[in-house]
Amino acid sequence: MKLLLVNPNTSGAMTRAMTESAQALAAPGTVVTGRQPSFGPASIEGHFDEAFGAAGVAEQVRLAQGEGFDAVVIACFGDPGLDAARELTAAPVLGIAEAAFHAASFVATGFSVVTTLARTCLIAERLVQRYGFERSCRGIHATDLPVLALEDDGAAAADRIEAVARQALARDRSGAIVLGCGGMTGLCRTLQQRLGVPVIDGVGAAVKLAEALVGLGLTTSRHGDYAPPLPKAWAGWAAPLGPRPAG
Ligand code: 5HY
Repeated sequence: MKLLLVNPNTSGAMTRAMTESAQALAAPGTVVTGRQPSFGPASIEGHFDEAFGAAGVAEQVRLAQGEGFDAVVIACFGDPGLDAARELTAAPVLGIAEAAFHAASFVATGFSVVTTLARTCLIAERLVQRYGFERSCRGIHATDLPVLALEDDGAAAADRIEAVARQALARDRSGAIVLGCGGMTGLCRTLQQRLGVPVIDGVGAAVKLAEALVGLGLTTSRHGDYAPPLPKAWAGWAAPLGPRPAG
């Protein structure tokens, strides 16, 4: 199957790292193509960044129409543009936060999220509510590492995430850790070994759940609010991205 991984930020290094990590976990027949928006911030660390990330995801999924992707993964923990992408394609679309919460709930009665900045905790809290995981998410914790610092020094980042995760497991009485940033994907195995509990990286979880949905023959519903966007006039730089009029 053909899987499109869209990194909503414009860090080429992060796009490459997440694509490599996704490809390494994918089944033998799965080919992962990584893309990122043509505009927007190098990392997504707040609502303003996220608004552009969502538009960038919509841009990339719109441009990929007709390329025959069987599934799409949105590789940023805020899941920006998730509903928009689902309108644009019948292929299953998974956000890494939603996928990680589901995967964690299969292997533990309660999990803790360890993420980057404190403000990201508040955004993740709203995602937990949106997806209905209030009962199983027992805490959301910041490492105070900016997203791009994860690229700079992986060893130092791993140590810091491990320390915060240990406190979280004890304080929250959780059985698993969800990594709250796509940029943490390469640290998942090491952290799982060190912590001795399931550590869920949303990129991996989304890839494997996407493969499962495709294997089940499930596509995104075209019924109701996930129906394709309505054709209409579009203005400005985004005009070429407007849905084509029917016929
Ligand atoms: C992410 N930001 O996964 C998020 C999460 C965060 O650029 N990729 C980003 O840490 O805010």
